[in-house]
Amino acid sequence: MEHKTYYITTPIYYPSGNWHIGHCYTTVICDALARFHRMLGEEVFFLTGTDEHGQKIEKKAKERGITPMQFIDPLVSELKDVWRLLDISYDKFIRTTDEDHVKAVQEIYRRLYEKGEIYKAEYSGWYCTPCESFWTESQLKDGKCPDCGREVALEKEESYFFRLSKYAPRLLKLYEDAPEFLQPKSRVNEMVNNFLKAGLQDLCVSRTSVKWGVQLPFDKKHYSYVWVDALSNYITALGYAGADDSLYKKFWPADLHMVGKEIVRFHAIVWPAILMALGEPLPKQVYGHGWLLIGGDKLSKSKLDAVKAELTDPYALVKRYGADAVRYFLLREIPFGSDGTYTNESLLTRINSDLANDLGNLVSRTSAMIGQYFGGTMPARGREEGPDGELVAMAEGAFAKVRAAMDALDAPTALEAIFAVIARANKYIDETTPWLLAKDEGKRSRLGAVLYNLAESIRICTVLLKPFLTQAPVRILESFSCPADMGFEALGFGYFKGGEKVEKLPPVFPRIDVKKELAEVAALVAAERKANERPAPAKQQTPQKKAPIGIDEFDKVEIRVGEVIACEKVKKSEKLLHETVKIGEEVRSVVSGIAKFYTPEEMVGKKVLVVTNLKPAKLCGVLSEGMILCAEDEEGRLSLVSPERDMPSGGSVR
Ligand code: ME8
Repeated sequence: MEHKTYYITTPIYYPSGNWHIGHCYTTVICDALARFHRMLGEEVFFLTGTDEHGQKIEKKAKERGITPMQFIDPLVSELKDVWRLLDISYDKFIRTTDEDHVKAVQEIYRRLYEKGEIYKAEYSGWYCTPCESFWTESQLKDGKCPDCGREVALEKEESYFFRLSKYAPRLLKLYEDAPEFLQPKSRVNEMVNNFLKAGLQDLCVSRTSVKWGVQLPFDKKHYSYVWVDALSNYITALGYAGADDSLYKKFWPADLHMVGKEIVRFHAIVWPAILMALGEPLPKQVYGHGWLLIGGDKLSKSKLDAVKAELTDPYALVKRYGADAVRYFLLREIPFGSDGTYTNESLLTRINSDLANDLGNLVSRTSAMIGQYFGGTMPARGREEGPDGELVAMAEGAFAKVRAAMDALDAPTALEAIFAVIARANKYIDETTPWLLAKDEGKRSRLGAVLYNLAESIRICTVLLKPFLTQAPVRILESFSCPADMGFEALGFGYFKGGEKVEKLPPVFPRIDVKKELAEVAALVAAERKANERPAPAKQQTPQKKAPIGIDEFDKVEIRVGEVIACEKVKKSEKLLHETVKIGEEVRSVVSGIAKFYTPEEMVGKKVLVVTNLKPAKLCGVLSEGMILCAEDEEGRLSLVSPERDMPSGGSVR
């Protein structure tokens, strides 16, 4: 058999935190495609990761008085947590701060420079000194810095430029000759009308003012422009321009770059031009999907601050409804290529109607009837009669439909084809009325045949659902005594021999009381909003003086040396860390508001001072049995207070 490879990528995510269900859209679609192609027997490489350089990160870290890495690391672990929760089966998670990637980007710049594709020139723009930022005329707000509102000055910065302009004709020809390169077709029109028709400008690809980036090997004053660094991830992840490029040889060109529509222009103009300049093959396809909208706008962090009526946090959603439900909603609800609206209600409706009613009921009714009428043993296949033929044909024909839809990257249509069989099977129960057949001993073999046909239809649909749902299919297959790794080779009707054990499954997707759930969610979201709206403490000029106390009063406070032996972020809180602290022989759970200043990894192993006789309290639901002491500066930045010499844990502080 021909060995086929499939290389699929998501964009690499900005480590911006506040992950919402919109962020999960691209990745869940790619995961379904990756799983589908693995089930086709192809060798799949599924890449995702984080885009960590650039001015934004540099600035945010600086504002918090921490290094960019201290700022990024906890956000990257959070993102990986989201992917773990949603069962995202990526083969590699690349970070643009990875040493291999940085070196390869330097090599890419060097090659482009040597080929004359990059040249030095002057970049002029409006400069805001406090922000270290250049702005174009149109970006200014009332002639001032759009970020801080201060005065700007017209300045020139020496920069390197990539000869993007010369690629415009080749790009136009590419869209014409290879219409599959950019999909859906509407995106081609956007690129041509909005950018290419007007002609392209050469692209400024280096900065001297932003140092959080890749240093250019031929001019150390300059650092890479973040998009060149970021786009390169698709090839550096495979070892391109590195010590071992065997993966590059195997998987490049990519079969698919799946991206949100707002970043199509980088993927369909800048990226192919860079590859053309390097003399490398182009990806086979860029697909620009639509957005998840909330209140008519793209779901985004800034929008979330304004519209707080919906629960959008992937942790909370997966915890409440399970990974399968969230995945199913994202894959089914949004017409592929277009935008789709997200509301909690639409998610709950999908769960109830498709997963609980259609799929869940079919499975529990069938397994219950095999239990009740055949003692949990699969009956034998019977002679075909009545509506059997139609059900069998639909179940057997579903794969071709799913395959055609997935070839067109259209997960909603693929799922529709599977759920059409599920609906047909439910109707088949009503038509064949097994409960009546059961009353007549003479119809026992017909009853067996009906239940057999239902079980086979369920089995086939379950196998077909495996790229989309990751948990329910395993439970369903196991309850019908099928191996959990059953694949597309077993899609023919007639797999069961009869005699297999069938277990009655509790509802795979319990029905949700929508009204009650929406009320609960609204209360949860309101409480969260209230917590976030608490005014920030006023800047402390000098610490407030407190009334004098006697030594006996100070003596009431018990402070001891503790060693942090484990630490994690408190979910749903930006500020809190949950430490496990060893104090002598005792181990305590402590919550402290230092997440903006220390990563959990940094905390482990630190000796800290802990107030140990405070009454225990719960913060964000986590028990705190002490308070870790910190010093605070006038900007509100915190620093741990530790014994100046190493002291054993448990030592008292006086
Ligand atoms: O753009 N609906 O990263 P990012 C659908 N670092 N998709 C959404 C969405 C929504 N409401 N919000 C975000 C970047 N996304 C760059 C990419 S690639 C070389 C560099 C999607 O974190 C968005 O469209 O802003 C994109 O596909 C992905 O989340 C990452 O976006």
